Amino acid sequence: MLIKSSRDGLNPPLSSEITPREVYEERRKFIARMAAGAVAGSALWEMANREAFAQGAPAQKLAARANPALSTTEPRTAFKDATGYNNFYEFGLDKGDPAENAHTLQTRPWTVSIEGEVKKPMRLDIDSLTKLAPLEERVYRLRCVEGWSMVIPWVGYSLSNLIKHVEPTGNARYVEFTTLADRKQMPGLRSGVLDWPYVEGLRLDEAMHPLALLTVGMYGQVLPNQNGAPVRVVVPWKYGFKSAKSIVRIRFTRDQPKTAWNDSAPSEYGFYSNVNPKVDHPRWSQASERRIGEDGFFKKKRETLMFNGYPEVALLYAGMDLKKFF
Ligand SMILES: Nc1nc2c(c(=O)[nH]1)N[C@H]1C(S)=C(S)[C@@H](COP(=O)(O)O)O[C@H]1N2
Ligand SMILES: [Mo]
Repeated sequence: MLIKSSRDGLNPPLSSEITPREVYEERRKFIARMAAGAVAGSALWEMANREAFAQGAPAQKLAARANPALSTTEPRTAFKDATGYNNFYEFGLDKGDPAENAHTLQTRPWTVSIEGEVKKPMRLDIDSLTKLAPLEERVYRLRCVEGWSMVIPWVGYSLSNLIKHVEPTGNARYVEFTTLADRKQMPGLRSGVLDWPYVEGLRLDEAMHPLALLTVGMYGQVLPNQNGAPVRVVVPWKYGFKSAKSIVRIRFTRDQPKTAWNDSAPSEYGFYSNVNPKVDHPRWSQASERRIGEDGFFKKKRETLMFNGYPEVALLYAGMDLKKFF
């Protein structure tokens, strides 16, 4: 296998992690200043506008009832950070790339095809999917395998609603999620870092857990493109990469699906990928994390919690060796 350069694959937060964020925030400010100056109508002006749009400027509001029982009361990450510091490799490898590039994603019309071991295979357009169950706001911690975390108010409903709706057959044991892969809309597909499309998967009982969220919005509005519009999953007790964005296909299978990160580096990313401070990534520790927004130079890292602080999922793994099934 290839030796990964620092631009390949997911990477730990080097001590320089803070710098890139500041750098692109500076760049953003610079662009804004330029736009405010004598550059109206120029290419720079265009660029600044595109960025503003990618930031979700006039966004569609989404009404949702708060679900405090399934929400953390920790301070929410600033919208600007949650929508400006992203992993969405289909739009580039740098944290600022998705915000800058994802404006090309066409989120309407959008259909999700539900296939495989179900009694009712179907294609659902984004509106029917959004209306399938009452929308809730749930504030979840998101822990990236790279060692940073955020707190995000998502809007959606338990994935179990959709699963029950399509009636899995007795053969269904896993659920596979596939992201759109369209070179015309996604400049990042030119990179060979992953074998596109981006595919993730869960065991059926994991997908049925009430915490697993079919997500259509965040911060009271539809998902910004860089966060996986128009529909993604959010699985808060697992590393962020399990939460596939911009999903076009949900397939129920008998066998464990092949997943993108596991496929690209099986020794680094397991199928389960539950957040586990006791199982280090081969290239870095997972014992602590940096909360985005708190990353001042002297700010201490936070301790990472087992299952990202969602101990109620432990029963899904009773009797399993979580070092082996990492
Ligand atoms: N299709 C797709 N989904 C993806 C990714 C990606 O590169 N492509 N990155 C994952 C990773 S590594 C993380 S941490 C989360 C980040 O979600 P956020 O940008 O909404 O915070 O999305 C996940 N889902
Ligand atoms: Mo991640």
